[in-house]
Amino acid sequence: MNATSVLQVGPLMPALETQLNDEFAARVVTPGAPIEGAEEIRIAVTSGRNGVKAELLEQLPNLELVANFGVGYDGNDTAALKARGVALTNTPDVLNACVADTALGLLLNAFRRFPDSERFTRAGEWAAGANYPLTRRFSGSTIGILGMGRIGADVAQRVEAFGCKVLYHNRREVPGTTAEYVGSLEELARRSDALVITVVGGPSTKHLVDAGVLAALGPDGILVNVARGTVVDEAALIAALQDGTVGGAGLDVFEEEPQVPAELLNLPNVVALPHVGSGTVETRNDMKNLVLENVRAQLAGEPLVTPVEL
Ligand code: 8YV
Repeated sequence: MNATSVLQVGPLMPALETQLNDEFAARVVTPGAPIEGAEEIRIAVTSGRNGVKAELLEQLPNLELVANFGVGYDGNDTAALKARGVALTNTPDVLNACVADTALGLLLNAFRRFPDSERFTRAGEWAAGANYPLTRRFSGSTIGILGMGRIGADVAQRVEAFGCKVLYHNRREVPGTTAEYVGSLEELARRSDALVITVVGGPSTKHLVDAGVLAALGPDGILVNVARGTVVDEAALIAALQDGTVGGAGLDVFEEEPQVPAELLNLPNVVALPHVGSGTVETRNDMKNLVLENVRAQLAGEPLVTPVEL
Protein backbone atom coordinates (compact mmCIF):
# COMPACT_ATOMS: atom_id res chain seq x y z
CA MET A 1 0.00 0.00 0.00
CA ASN A 2 1.19 3.52 -0.84
CA ALA A 3 2.23 5.82 1.93
CA THR A 4 -0.59 8.13 2.85
CA SER A 5 -0.81 11.11 5.13
CA VAL A 6 -4.53 10.87 5.93
CA LEU A 7 -5.99 8.72 8.68
CA GLN A 8 -9.66 7.85 9.14
CA VAL A 9 -10.44 7.58 12.85
CA GLY A 10 -13.47 5.39 13.44
CA PRO A 11 -16.42 4.82 11.12
CA LEU A 12 -17.66 7.85 9.19
CA MET A 13 -20.48 8.61 6.75
CA PRO A 14 -19.98 5.97 4.01
CA ALA A 15 -19.67 8.53 1.18
CA LEU A 16 -16.95 10.34 3.18
CA GLU A 17 -15.10 7.06 3.80
CA THR A 18 -15.22 6.29 0.07
CA GLN A 19 -13.93 9.71 -0.89
CA LEU A 20 -11.14 9.63 1.71
CA ASN A 21 -10.08 6.30 0.30
CA ASP A 22 -10.37 7.28 -3.38
CA GLU A 23 -8.79 10.72 -3.12
CA PHE A 24 -6.19 10.24 -0.37
CA ALA A 25 -5.85 6.45 0.03
CA ALA A 26 -6.64 7.14 3.67
CA ARG A 27 -5.66 4.56 6.25
CA VAL A 28 -8.26 3.45 8.74
CA VAL A 29 -7.32 3.21 12.38
CA THR A 30 -8.48 0.14 14.24
CA PRO A 31 -9.02 0.95 17.91
CA GLY A 32 -6.19 -0.43 20.03
CA ALA A 33 -4.09 -1.63 17.08
CA PRO A 34 -0.72 0.01 16.28
CA ILE A 35 -0.76 2.37 13.29
CA GLU A 36 1.70 1.33 10.62
CA GLY A 37 3.80 4.23 9.33
CA ALA A 38 2.26 6.49 11.95
CA GLU A 39 4.96 9.12 11.40
CA GLU A 40 3.57 9.77 7.88
CA ILE A 41 0.15 10.78 9.15
CA ARG A 42 -0.46 14.53 8.89
CA ILE A 43 -4.25 14.63 9.00
CA ALA A 44 -6.80 12.69 11.06
CA VAL A 45 -10.46 12.71 10.01
CA THR A 46 -12.99 11.88 12.71
CA SER A 47 -16.48 12.60 14.04
CA GLY A 48 -18.21 13.13 17.37
CA ARG A 49 -18.50 9.37 17.86
CA ASN A 50 -14.73 8.85 18.22
CA GLY A 51 -12.60 11.96 18.13
CA VAL A 52 -8.85 12.19 18.63
CA LYS A 53 -7.89 11.61 22.26
CA ALA A 54 -4.47 12.06 23.88
CA GLU A 55 -3.68 8.34 23.53
CA LEU A 56 -4.06 8.40 19.75
CA LEU A 57 -2.32 11.75 19.49
CA GLU A 58 0.76 10.25 21.18
CA GLN A 59 1.01 7.71 18.36
CA LEU A 60 0.97 10.40 15.66
CA PRO A 61 4.15 12.50 16.04
CA ASN A 62 3.64 14.51 12.83
CA LEU A 63 -0.08 15.20 13.04
CA GLU A 64 -0.95 18.69 11.77
CA LEU A 65 -4.75 18.67 11.59
CA VAL A 66 -7.83 16.97 13.00
CA ALA A 67 -10.77 17.43 10.61
CA ASN A 68 -13.95 16.82 12.59
CA PHE A 69 -17.19 15.82 10.85
CA GLY A 70 -19.74 17.77 12.92
CA VAL A 71 -19.93 21.22 14.44
CA GLY A 72 -19.46 19.87 17.98
CA TYR A 73 -15.85 18.85 18.56
CA ASP A 74 -16.09 17.81 22.22
CA GLY A 75 -15.18 14.22 21.26
CA ASN A 76 -11.61 15.43 20.75
CA ASP A 77 -9.07 16.21 23.45
CA THR A 78 -8.77 19.89 22.56
CA ALA A 79 -6.29 20.65 25.36
CA ALA A 80 -3.93 17.96 24.04
CA LEU A 81 -4.34 19.23 20.45
CA LYS A 82 -3.57 22.78 21.55
CA ALA A 83 -0.54 21.70 23.56
CA ARG A 84 0.86 19.91 20.52
CA GLY A 85 -0.02 22.74 18.11
CA VAL A 86 -2.35 20.53 16.08
CA ALA A 87 -5.08 22.45 14.20
CA LEU A 88 -8.76 21.50 14.36
CA THR A 89 -11.57 22.10 11.88
CA ASN A 90 -15.32 21.44 12.27
CA THR A 91 -18.40 21.78 10.05
CA PRO A 92 -20.29 24.86 11.24
CA ASP A 93 -23.23 26.68 9.62
CA VAL A 94 -24.15 24.08 6.99
CA LEU A 95 -26.16 22.18 9.63
CA ASN A 96 -27.82 25.11 11.41
CA ALA A 97 -31.13 24.84 9.54
CA CYS A 98 -31.55 21.09 10.01
CA VAL A 99 -30.67 21.16 13.72
CA ALA A 100 -33.07 24.09 14.24
CA ASP A 101 -35.76 22.19 12.28
CA THR A 102 -35.19 19.26 14.65
CA ALA A 103 -35.65 21.53 17.67
CA LEU A 104 -38.95 22.73 16.19
CA GLY A 105 -40.09 19.17 15.58
CA LEU A 106 -39.22 18.22 19.16
CA LEU A 107 -41.03 21.29 20.54
CA LEU A 108 -44.22 20.54 18.61
CA ASN A 109 -44.06 16.83 19.42
CA ALA A 110 -43.40 17.39 23.11
CA PHE A 111 -46.09 20.08 23.56
CA ARG A 112 -48.70 18.22 21.53
CA ARG A 113 -47.56 14.66 22.28
CA PHE A 114 -48.01 13.67 18.63
CA PRO A 115 -45.85 10.52 18.88
CA ASP A 116 -47.89 9.18 21.81
CA SER A 117 -51.21 10.16 20.20
CA GLU A 118 -50.11 8.41 17.00
CA ARG A 119 -49.39 5.30 19.06
CA PHE A 120 -52.90 5.71 20.54
CA THR A 121 -54.45 5.67 17.03
CA ARG A 122 -52.42 2.64 15.93
CA ALA A 123 -53.27 0.78 19.14
CA GLY A 124 -56.98 1.12 18.24
CA GLU A 125 -57.77 3.11 21.37
CA TRP A 126 -59.52 5.88 19.37
CA ALA A 127 -61.49 3.35 17.32
CA ALA A 128 -62.55 1.74 20.60
CA GLY A 129 -64.19 5.00 21.65
CA ALA A 130 -61.53 6.76 23.77
CA ASN A 131 -60.38 10.33 23.19
CA TYR A 132 -56.74 11.34 23.45
CA PRO A 133 -56.18 13.67 26.45
CA LEU A 134 -55.81 17.40 25.78
CA THR A 135 -52.26 18.69 25.40
CA ARG A 136 -50.60 22.13 25.62
CA ARG A 137 -50.59 24.96 23.03
CA PHE A 138 -47.19 25.62 21.48
CA SER A 139 -48.02 28.72 19.41
CA GLY A 140 -47.61 31.88 21.45
CA SER A 141 -45.62 30.21 24.23
CA THR A 142 -42.40 31.57 25.77
CA ILE A 143 -39.26 29.76 24.59
CA GLY A 144 -35.98 30.01 26.50
CA ILE A 145 -32.83 29.29 24.52
CA LEU A 146 -29.70 28.17 26.33
CA GLY A 147 -26.81 29.15 24.03
CA MET A 148 -27.60 31.90 21.51
CA GLY A 149 -25.09 30.84 18.88
CA ARG A 150 -25.77 30.22 15.22
CA ILE A 151 -28.15 27.30 15.84
CA GLY A 152 -29.88 29.09 18.73
CA ALA A 153 -30.51 32.09 16.44
CA ASP A 154 -32.10 29.80 13.82
CA VAL A 155 -34.35 28.27 16.51
CA ALA A 156 -35.35 31.78 17.65
CA GLN A 157 -36.24 32.81 14.10
CA ARG A 158 -38.42 29.73 13.64
CA VAL A 159 -40.33 29.95 16.93
CA GLU A 160 -40.97 33.67 16.37
CA ALA A 161 -42.96 32.63 13.28
CA PHE A 162 -45.21 30.70 15.72
CA GLY A 163 -45.83 33.88 17.72
CA CYS A 164 -43.54 32.75 20.55
CA LYS A 165 -41.67 35.14 22.83
CA VAL A 166 -37.95 34.31 22.92
CA LEU A 167 -35.67 34.64 25.94
CA TYR A 168 -32.09 33.43 26.09
CA HIS A 169 -29.17 32.82 28.39
CA ASN A 170 -25.58 32.86 27.20
CA ARG A 171 -22.14 33.49 28.66
CA ARG A 172 -22.57 37.05 27.40
CA GLU A 173 -25.29 39.11 25.78
CA VAL A 174 -25.51 38.79 21.98
CA PRO A 175 -25.89 42.09 20.13
CA GLY A 176 -28.48 42.40 17.39
CA THR A 177 -30.93 39.72 18.52
CA THR A 178 -34.62 40.42 19.11
CA ALA A 179 -34.64 37.88 21.97
CA GLU A 180 -34.45 39.09 25.58
CA TYR A 181 -31.29 38.27 27.55
CA VAL A 182 -31.75 36.63 30.94
CA GLY A 183 -28.68 36.67 33.18
CA SER A 184 -29.37 33.48 35.13
CA LEU A 185 -30.21 30.05 33.73
CA GLU A 186 -32.64 29.28 36.58
CA GLU A 187 -34.50 32.50 35.92
CA LEU A 188 -34.61 31.66 32.21
CA ALA A 189 -36.13 28.26 33.05
CA ARG A 190 -38.64 29.84 35.45
CA ARG A 191 -39.85 32.32 32.84
CA SER A 192 -39.98 29.82 29.93
CA ASP A 193 -42.65 27.32 28.86
CA ALA A 194 -39.89 25.38 27.13
CA LEU A 195 -36.12 25.44 27.45
CA VAL A 196 -34.19 24.62 24.26
CA ILE A 197 -30.54 23.64 24.64
CA THR A 198 -28.26 24.74 21.79
CA VAL A 199 -25.10 25.35 23.79
CA VAL A 200 -21.71 23.66 23.11
CA GLY A 201 -20.89 20.38 24.86
CA GLY A 202 -17.73 19.51 26.77
CA PRO A 203 -16.55 20.12 30.34
CA SER A 204 -17.55 23.82 30.40
CA THR A 205 -21.27 22.96 30.10
CA LYS A 206 -21.42 19.57 31.85
CA HIS A 207 -24.69 19.17 33.81
CA LEU A 208 -25.51 22.86 33.41
CA VAL A 209 -29.17 21.79 33.37
CA ASP A 210 -29.47 20.18 36.80
CA ALA A 211 -32.26 19.43 39.30
CA GLY A 212 -32.52 23.14 40.24
CA VAL A 213 -32.99 24.28 36.63
CA LEU A 214 -35.54 21.51 36.01
CA ALA A 215 -37.51 22.50 39.12
CA ALA A 216 -37.51 26.10 37.85
CA LEU A 217 -38.83 24.93 34.47
CA GLY A 218 -41.77 23.48 36.34
CA PRO A 219 -44.53 20.88 35.98
CA ASP A 220 -45.80 22.29 32.65
CA GLY A 221 -42.31 23.01 31.33
CA ILE A 222 -40.74 21.20 28.38
CA LEU A 223 -37.02 20.52 27.94
CA VAL A 224 -35.65 20.20 24.40
CA ASN A 225 -32.04 19.19 23.79
CA VAL A 226 -30.43 19.22 20.34
CA ALA A 227 -26.90 19.95 21.63
CA ARG A 228 -25.14 17.36 23.76
CA GLY A 229 -26.47 14.90 26.33
CA THR A 230 -23.73 15.95 28.75
CA VAL A 231 -25.34 19.39 29.22
CA VAL A 232 -28.20 17.75 31.15
CA ASP A 233 -27.95 15.77 34.37
CA GLU A 234 -29.86 12.83 32.87
CA ALA A 235 -30.53 11.12 36.21
CA ALA A 236 -32.05 14.37 37.52
CA LEU A 237 -34.12 14.68 34.33
CA ILE A 238 -35.47 11.14 34.68
CA ALA A 239 -36.46 11.81 38.30
CA ALA A 240 -38.08 15.16 37.36
CA LEU A 241 -40.08 13.60 34.52
CA GLN A 242 -41.17 10.66 36.68
CA ASP A 243 -42.42 12.74 39.59
CA GLY A 244 -43.94 15.53 37.49
CA THR A 245 -41.42 18.20 38.50
CA VAL A 246 -41.06 18.86 34.77
CA GLY A 247 -43.77 18.40 32.14
CA GLY A 248 -42.02 16.67 29.23
CA ALA A 249 -38.90 16.40 27.12
CA GLY A 250 -37.88 16.26 23.48
CA LEU A 251 -34.39 14.81 23.22
CA ASP A 252 -32.09 14.21 20.25
CA VAL A 253 -29.00 13.62 22.39
CA PHE A 254 -28.18 11.56 25.49
CA GLU A 255 -25.36 11.16 27.99
CA GLU A 256 -24.26 7.66 26.91
CA GLU A 257 -25.16 7.47 23.22
CA PRO A 258 -26.37 5.27 21.63
CA GLN A 259 -27.80 3.99 24.94
CA VAL A 260 -31.05 5.65 26.00
CA PRO A 261 -32.17 4.83 29.56
CA ALA A 262 -35.28 2.61 29.62
CA GLU A 263 -36.82 5.00 32.15
CA LEU A 264 -36.95 7.69 29.45
CA LEU A 265 -38.33 5.35 26.80
CA ASN A 266 -41.12 4.23 29.13
CA LEU A 267 -42.49 7.75 29.62
CA PRO A 268 -45.28 8.99 27.29
CA ASN A 269 -44.18 12.61 27.80
CA VAL A 270 -40.73 11.96 26.30
CA VAL A 271 -39.87 12.17 22.61
CA ALA A 272 -36.54 10.44 21.98
CA LEU A 273 -34.69 10.72 18.66
CA PRO A 274 -31.48 8.84 17.74
CA HIS A 275 -29.23 11.94 17.33
CA VAL A 276 -30.57 12.87 13.90
CA GLY A 277 -30.36 16.66 14.18
CA SER A 278 -28.12 17.11 11.15
CA GLY A 279 -29.21 13.84 9.55
CA THR A 280 -30.52 14.82 6.13
CA VAL A 281 -28.99 13.86 2.79
CA GLU A 282 -28.38 17.51 1.92
CA THR A 283 -26.79 18.59 5.19
CA ARG A 284 -24.63 15.51 5.67
CA ASN A 285 -23.40 15.97 2.11
CA ASP A 286 -22.49 19.60 2.85
CA MET A 287 -20.72 18.50 6.06
CA LYS A 288 -18.78 15.86 4.10
CA ASN A 289 -17.71 18.43 1.50
CA LEU A 290 -16.54 20.84 4.20
CA VAL A 291 -14.40 18.11 5.80
CA LEU A 292 -12.84 17.32 2.41
CA GLU A 293 -12.21 21.00 1.64
CA ASN A 294 -10.32 21.34 4.91
CA VAL A 295 -8.23 18.23 4.21
CA ARG A 296 -7.38 19.49 0.71
CA ALA A 297 -6.50 22.95 2.04
CA GLN A 298 -4.09 21.48 4.61
CA LEU A 299 -2.40 19.23 2.04
CA ALA A 300 -2.06 22.18 -0.36
CA GLY A 301 -0.62 24.42 2.35
CA GLU A 302 -3.58 26.78 2.04
CA PRO A 303 -5.59 28.40 4.87
CA LEU A 304 -8.14 26.09 6.49
CA VAL A 305 -11.77 26.74 5.53
CA THR A 306 -13.39 26.35 8.96
CA PRO A 307 -10.69 26.34 11.66
CA VAL A 308 -11.67 26.11 15.34
CA GLU A 309 -9.91 28.55 17.64
CA LEU A 310 -8.25 26.41 20.31
C1 8YV B 1 -22.90 14.77 14.53
C2 8YV B 1 -23.53 16.71 15.67
O1 8YV B 1 -21.67 15.37 14.58
O2 8YV B 1 -22.48 18.34 14.34
C3 8YV B 1 -22.62 17.87 15.46
O3 8YV B 1 -22.05 18.33 16.45
O4 8YV B 1 -23.89 16.40 16.75
C4 8YV B 1 -23.94 15.89 14.54
O5 8YV B 1 -24.03 16.58 13.36
C5 8YV B 1 -22.92 13.90 13.36
O6 8YV B 1 -23.94 13.02 13.62
C6 8YV B 1 -21.63 13.11 13.21
O7 8YV B 1 -21.26 12.45 14.38
